[in-house]
Amino acid sequence: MATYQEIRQMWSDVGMDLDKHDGFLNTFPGIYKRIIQPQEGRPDKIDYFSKVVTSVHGRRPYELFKHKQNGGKVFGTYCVYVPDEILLALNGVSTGLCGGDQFWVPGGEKFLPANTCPLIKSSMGSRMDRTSPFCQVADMFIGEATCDGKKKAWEILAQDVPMHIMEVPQMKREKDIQRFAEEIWQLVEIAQNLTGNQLNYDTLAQSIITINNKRRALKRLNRTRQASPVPISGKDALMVIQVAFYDDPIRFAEMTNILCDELEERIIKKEGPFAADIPRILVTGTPMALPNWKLHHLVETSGAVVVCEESCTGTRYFEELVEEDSTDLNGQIMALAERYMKTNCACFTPNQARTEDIIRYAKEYKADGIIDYTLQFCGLYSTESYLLRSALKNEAIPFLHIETDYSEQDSEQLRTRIEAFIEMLRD
Ligand code: BJ8
Repeated sequence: MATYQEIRQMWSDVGMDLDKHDGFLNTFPGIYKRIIQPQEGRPDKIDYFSKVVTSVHGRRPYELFKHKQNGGKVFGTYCVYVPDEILLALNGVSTGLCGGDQFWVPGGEKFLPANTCPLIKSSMGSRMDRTSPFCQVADMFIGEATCDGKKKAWEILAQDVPMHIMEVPQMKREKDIQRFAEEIWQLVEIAQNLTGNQLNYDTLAQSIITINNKRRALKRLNRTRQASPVPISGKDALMVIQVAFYDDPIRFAEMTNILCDELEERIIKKEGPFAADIPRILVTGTPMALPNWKLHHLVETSGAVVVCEESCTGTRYFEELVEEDSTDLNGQIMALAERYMKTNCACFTPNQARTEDIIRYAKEYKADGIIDYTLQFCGLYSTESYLLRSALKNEAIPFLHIETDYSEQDSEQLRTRIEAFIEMLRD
């Protein structure tokens, strides 16, 4: 375990702006202490994930730094369409770079219009302000052509960092899946050049199993949330999912399975942080990057519990596994393309499968109501909300759409709407 002095030296070695970063260190612990720490009835084994989060700019970035010193490469990613399996099979480490903190938004606004989604502004600011060790340690940034905001932001970011953009098809026909397989082959070539390693069947087979095992652990965690009373709060479950984007995948799966052992015992004993009759909320919509716990906090301090997230920091990240039985490298790449193209992002048209997923999850997780969460200026998800609302109306599932950013300015206004929604669910 590195000392604070060693970590600070690492921050300096990777070119961070230490003075500006002290501003982050002054605010981030406060968010954790206000939102996560005071929860009652937390499982003991959540402790590991809390430690990862409270030392978010220390412990894991230091491991990535050491990986580089040993000749390895680090890839930064912004979307669940980027296949981690390829990067891992080439002895690379991939790490999420999506910004979830208001702290970075003003830095992003120096480069992007103010009416850009906060996730993009925060991601941009964390790199441009030199205040994220993950951004500083990454050898290559992998962007993707999904929404317009991201596509244009990558062009600006590419002036500052080595960047590769994956094209993501916007439809899901057979030829689109073939095209995505070609995109994966191109990623292989780029990553081989950077790492100096050659992709082969055995290492890819192993990395497919490793990433699938991480998904299996997350699926197991999420299944525990179908119980009543729910054995873990939505805030803690979301925090575990957020950690999955940064942590070593093997260690993460081990620690998540240990947590699940405890949660499954809690289910038998009917223990949990909330009463069994509390309204259950399914959250759907745009991703919530660490430390964005805003909506979950409002819901869980207003008399309800979040039991599932249909989002890229939720089921879209881990529900689908990659086929493990491919017999050659071509088959493995095709299996990856097929699996990743099952992700139901609103950048696809049509995207009816997302609505079907939400209705199915609402039943499986016994949700009393659905909150559709859209980050401000995300045209994709806010537009898709129309079709979702009418489909849920047909199913008689209560629905609330909210649009917000990372600031606290609208919190009380949102609380009023969320409380009214929960009250309606109780009635
Ligand atoms: S697969 S959801 S991670 S693109 S919220 S930046 S869409 S304007 S994050 Fe996403 Fe991949 Fe899709 Fe998932 Fe743009 Fe919308 Fe912002 Fe978004």
